[in-house]
Amino acid sequence: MTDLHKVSYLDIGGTVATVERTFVAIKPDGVERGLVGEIIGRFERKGLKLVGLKQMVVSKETAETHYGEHKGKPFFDGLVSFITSGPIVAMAWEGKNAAAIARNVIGATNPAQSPQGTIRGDLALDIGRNVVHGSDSPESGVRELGIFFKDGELLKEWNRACDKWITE
Ligand code: D4T
Repeated sequence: MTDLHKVSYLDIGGTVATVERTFVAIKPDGVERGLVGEIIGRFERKGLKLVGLKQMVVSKETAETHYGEHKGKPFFDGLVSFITSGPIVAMAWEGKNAAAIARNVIGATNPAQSPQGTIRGDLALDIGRNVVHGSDSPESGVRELGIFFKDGELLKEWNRACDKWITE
């Protein structure tokens, strides 16, 4: 098992728990708008653990792989061109139900349907400028972490003193 995989082992008071890892990216609009700190803070406050972080410019090839399921849709070319237009911040977040929790923190794809309190509900207006991406399932998390991070770029194991106050 590598550090890109969804399950790592966390020793909490002698109990070994399995925890999930998911991929989140702040898109070029979020970086341009100076929302990096605001967005990272929301995941931190939720209790998720940051186990990988890098700023990068995404290549066209990587963007097309990442958004492969949308190839052929009317918004595909615009989406690839947008995601490659400037730096993104790629992150790996770890925690119980990390993928589902991160999607809740992010909100609905269309900011108009995303409740206040979510990142997109609070900080975005347009589906094509929705500031952040999050893997839609644990399986997508594994796949997408593998696209954006190399083995060795994520923390292997990090037990925080506060973990026992966040996960039972
Ligand atoms: P991402 O992948 O960016 O987190 O978005 P979601 O997982 O929430 O939504 P998605 O895969 O359905 O869409 C990917 C990406 O395409 C943009 N998009 C989507 C768009 O510009 N127009 C559209 O009609 C749709 C459906 C927004 C997110």
